[in-house]
Amino acid sequence: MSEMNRRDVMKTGLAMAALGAAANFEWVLPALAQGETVMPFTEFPPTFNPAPAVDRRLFDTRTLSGAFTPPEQFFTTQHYGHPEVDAAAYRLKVGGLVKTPKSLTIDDLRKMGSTDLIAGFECSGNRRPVQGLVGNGRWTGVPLKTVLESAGLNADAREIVFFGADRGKESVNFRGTNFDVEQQYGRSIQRDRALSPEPFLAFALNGAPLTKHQGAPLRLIMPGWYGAPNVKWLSEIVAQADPYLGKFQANWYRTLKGEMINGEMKWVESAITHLQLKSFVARVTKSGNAHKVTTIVLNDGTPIKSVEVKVDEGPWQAATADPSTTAKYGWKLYNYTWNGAAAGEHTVMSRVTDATGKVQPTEAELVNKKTFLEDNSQHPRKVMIS
Ligand SMILES: Nc1nc2c(c(=O)[nH]1)N[C@H]1C(S)=C(S)[C@@H](COP(=O)(O)O)O[C@H]1N2
Ligand SMILES: [Mo]
Repeated sequence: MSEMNRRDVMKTGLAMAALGAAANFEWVLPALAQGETVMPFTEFPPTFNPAPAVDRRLFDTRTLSGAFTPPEQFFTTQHYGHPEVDAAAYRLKVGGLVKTPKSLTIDDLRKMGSTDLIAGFECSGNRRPVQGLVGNGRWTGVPLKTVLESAGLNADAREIVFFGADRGKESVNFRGTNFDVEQQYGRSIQRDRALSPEPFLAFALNGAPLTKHQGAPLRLIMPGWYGAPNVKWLSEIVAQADPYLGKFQANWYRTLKGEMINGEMKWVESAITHLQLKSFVARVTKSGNAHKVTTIVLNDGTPIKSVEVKVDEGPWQAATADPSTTAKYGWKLYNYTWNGAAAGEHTVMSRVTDATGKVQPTEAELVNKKTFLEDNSQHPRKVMIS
């Protein structure tokens, strides 16, 4: 399997080379070297299936083959399945509190100036033992700001809402009465953030048009944020004065946690927005007598100070940044060479510290987080060494 993997990676590397030397460089590491083999994670469920449904896919991080996740391996998940979007008839509608409502084709968007953005993200529900709802890509598209400026936001447009083409029946409960209504997947951000340089409308991933899994023909990417805000099959942008309270903004993607505020523990409900500082062991490989622990690191774009790896009850040891993953909003890969690993089952764990001194929390430190989303705790991986 490792040989296959390596050959596939080399093929992709050549394809990328045709697109430009810089892109090729980013692909060189960390493909498996000749004779390098992957050690099994014993904590994985024996029934683990990376593709449990046609519209759902997990990334098996042990098959990591480069800085960017190949589109056919990119994780995918959504609430209402894949909508049918007719590429020829497709228009992005921009309306609400704008001066000039727009109806734009992908070609119109391309003409507004296409650029690249490297961004990685995980689903806010990504957690142990598999940690497979994670990916990193080079996205091509247009900054959201460019599109909003072309429509011209009115002075009273304070909230920008993004709707996907996917729809479903939802039961909206009001004081004990359920109202069954059809809704689109929707998310929103505030005006200042929408007009900042970061939010991005992507039509391609790693140089190829988006597949339906990743939201063809257009999706929002919020660099440094969780997956939920990255609205796929983006069909409408609506500018409004009031906060948007749709299910997937205000209700479903929510964290309940206790926080000390004004000297008192308060139970705060917050929306899922920027990525919490996180690292986890993606794979462990063997090459000759040496073992290598590779970790994936994600955060909101704050520079990383250090990543450390701990084996069993040993001390924290510094891991080394992979030079192929330096983009501000991309995931970062860090490697640790584990010398003298004895055969048998071991626990390997990583922890990341950012430049502000913030340290990835332990599981115990998250005890006041009651809901399971945003689990960025240190993850002790069980691995079988041979
Ligand atoms: N239109 C639409 N966009 C969506 C969703 C959805 O259900 N509908 N799910 C969100 C969630 S919860 C995640 S984690 C990401 C997954 O993106 P991916 O399938 O490209 O990995 O899409 C987000 N965008
Ligand atoms: Mo998600």
